[in-house]
Amino acid sequence: ESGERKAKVEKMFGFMDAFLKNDSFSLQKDILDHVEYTVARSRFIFDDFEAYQGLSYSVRDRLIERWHDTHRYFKKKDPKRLYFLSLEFLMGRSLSNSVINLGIRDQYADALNQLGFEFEVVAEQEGDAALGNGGLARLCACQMDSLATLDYPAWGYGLRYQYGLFRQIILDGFQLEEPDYWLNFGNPWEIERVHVSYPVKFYGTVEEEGIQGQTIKVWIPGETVEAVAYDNPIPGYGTRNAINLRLWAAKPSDQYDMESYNTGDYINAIMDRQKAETISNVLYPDDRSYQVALQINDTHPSLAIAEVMRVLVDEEHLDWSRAWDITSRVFSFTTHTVHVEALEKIPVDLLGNLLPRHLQIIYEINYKFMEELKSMIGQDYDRLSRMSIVEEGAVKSIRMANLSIVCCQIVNGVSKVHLDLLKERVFKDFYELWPQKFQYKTNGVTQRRWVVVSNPNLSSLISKWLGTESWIRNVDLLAGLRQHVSDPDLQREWKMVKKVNKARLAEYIETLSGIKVSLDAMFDVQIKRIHEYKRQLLNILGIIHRYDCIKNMETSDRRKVVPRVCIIGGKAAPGYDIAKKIIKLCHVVAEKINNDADIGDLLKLVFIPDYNVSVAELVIPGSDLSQHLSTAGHEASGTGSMKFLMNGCLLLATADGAIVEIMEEVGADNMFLFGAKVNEVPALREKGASLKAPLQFLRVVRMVRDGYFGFKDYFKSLCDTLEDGKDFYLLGYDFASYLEAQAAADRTFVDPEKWIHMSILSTAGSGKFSSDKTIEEYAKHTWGIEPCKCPF
Ligand code: 9GP
Repeated sequence: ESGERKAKVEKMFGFMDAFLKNDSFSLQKDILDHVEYTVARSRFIFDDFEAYQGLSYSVRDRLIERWHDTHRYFKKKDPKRLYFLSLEFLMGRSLSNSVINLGIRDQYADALNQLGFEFEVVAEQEGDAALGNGGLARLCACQMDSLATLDYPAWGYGLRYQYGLFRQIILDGFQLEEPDYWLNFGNPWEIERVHVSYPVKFYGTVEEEGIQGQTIKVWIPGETVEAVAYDNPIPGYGTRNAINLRLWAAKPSDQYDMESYNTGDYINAIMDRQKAETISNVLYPDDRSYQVALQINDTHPSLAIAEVMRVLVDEEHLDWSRAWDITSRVFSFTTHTVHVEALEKIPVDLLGNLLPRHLQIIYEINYKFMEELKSMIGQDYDRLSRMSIVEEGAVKSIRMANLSIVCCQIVNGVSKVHLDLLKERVFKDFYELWPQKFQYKTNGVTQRRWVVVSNPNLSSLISKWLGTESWIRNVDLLAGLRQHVSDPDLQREWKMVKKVNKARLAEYIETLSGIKVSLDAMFDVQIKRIHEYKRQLLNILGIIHRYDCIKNMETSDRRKVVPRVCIIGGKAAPGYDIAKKIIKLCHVVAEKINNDADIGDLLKLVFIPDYNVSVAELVIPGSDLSQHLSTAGHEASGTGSMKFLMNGCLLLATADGAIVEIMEEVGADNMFLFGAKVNEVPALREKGASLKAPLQFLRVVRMVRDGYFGFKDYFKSLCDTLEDGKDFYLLGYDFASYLEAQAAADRTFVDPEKWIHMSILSTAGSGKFSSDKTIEEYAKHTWGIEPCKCPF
């Protein structure tokens, strides 16, 4: 830095009293200042929401200090950076997580107390940032936390949607969707960067121009939209590092407006402004060492490949092979599905109209790839056509997964089983061609949010018994709980923590639904997106079976029944008819059971509406048992199971996705496993109608079909999916073993000592499923980045 600049910086430091102070008096003053000057409410009268705002702005100031220091340090050291591209980030709330990661939660709680507010109540004022659908999006949020905590020089890039994922409203048991106006009350966690904006071009034509004897392609866009950056600092835990999640919002471009103004077309100019903004309005529902690594999270951001090629070839005038060499070295790709039909395709007509130059580039990539492939495999036209980036057919389309695999050096699956399925089924042709490209990194979740923030009592208990808080950064230490597993004091305290969490959940359930649940019952939870393959229907049919059995029992036998509170939550994609019927079925069954005085506390069924990150933070710590029922071979990984596992909930699950690895870590005898295995499923499907479902299954399906719960016509199509030969997800086949696993859970629950023992071992075995582990693997084996820790 120049002498002049240094002098300036020193002068600035003279003005600042080093960093913001974190003693109770300074925090109180900061909160009040923000209430008065930022929120513009009187510091003498403000409510919980305004307290939340004042508090959040004061936390944000502290985040900004760290953010600045971190980025100055990254700039100075100039390490290889990671840019993590994802169209979805499901961050949830920021306040509690930020103050815990900054290490000043207690100080803030104390400061608020002095001002007459309660931290928990104030924190409840925050809405969720729900900029994503489900697993993939929440995974990114966990990974950002780990990247920051482990000091990696990384940036996240995504979109700042005006509306988050829809809000689920339940009316008469039916799901309705309402827009999530999450920005209506402002967002203290972001920093608008009006000066960081880029023109993004659309439409138009591509023309050829001769420059210095060379012909180059020039894209004359038809429309330009301005992308404006919003930065969201992400603090690490136990480090000064705070990295950046940069979300882009689409704003109308001035150039474009002027044209319409000049022609006097004011109304159309305004309409076009609005059209531009719609781009980021709604979330779509349903080794040479280069200095950067670009991670493509699923195929959604994979157009970035064509864009990088365009910039290098058309703007930087690199020749094609040099540009391709760079592009294919910097990108890596993670796929999050096993469903071939979920692999994204973009119709050529659409892409050609919207981004004509990008389409040309993709054609060129494909042409070169096909030539190379022919030279390797000869004229095998079937295989060539399967592997082509361009899909011919009624709707000619671009296969984004093929584009990503062709370009990227490394293609990652998200669990061991997922990689096997990619090799054997989904990307078999590619695997045979380039086996070295395919890897897996088992997903993980951050223990900071999923234990420290959401289950503070358990967190303190773990620290007490391990004699250290270091497990919050070094998750391997959790295994140390094993040596205390039989200690009656730990067991008693563990049980007490669970009871307190169950009481909190029971209170929430009562407020939501008016249903009072017994804390002695087993809290049995299935929360995740509603999907046929996730088999919430199997769960509901199991509940009907349980209800039917209790109804037909002698009174004396009822005493042996283990009371259950069954909790189901999740959103169905707005156009997914069968999933919506499953939600309705859950409600009618609940209505019947919960109002049957004859059943009482033996069985309750509760549907928790509008499932999101903050609901999960409340539900997971209060669960005894959690269900993960995907038909084997359908869940790429699953991350919900890991959150439950860390919180000491026992898992009732099929051997699918990451559950197979969880089994290896905690032992199959520490879980309740059932169902067909991944390698058995294809053969079972082939049996078709000859694969007969057991009688108990036929009986419960008939109850639904015959209108025992009402809505007979409405549920017909749902029941039809379960008939012999049509039961694609094998509910009938798996039903008997599912009931057996449920019975095993009941038998264990009545032996509290055994249950607690298994519960402690679950948490102790969960270390492998921290996103810290996943990120370390990616850093080492995919991105080639090193930590860059900003000094305190
Ligand atoms: O369905 C997968 C889920 O199994 C996985 O855990 C998660 C994170 O890798 O991604 C989900 N996939 C999506 O959300 C969209 O493909």
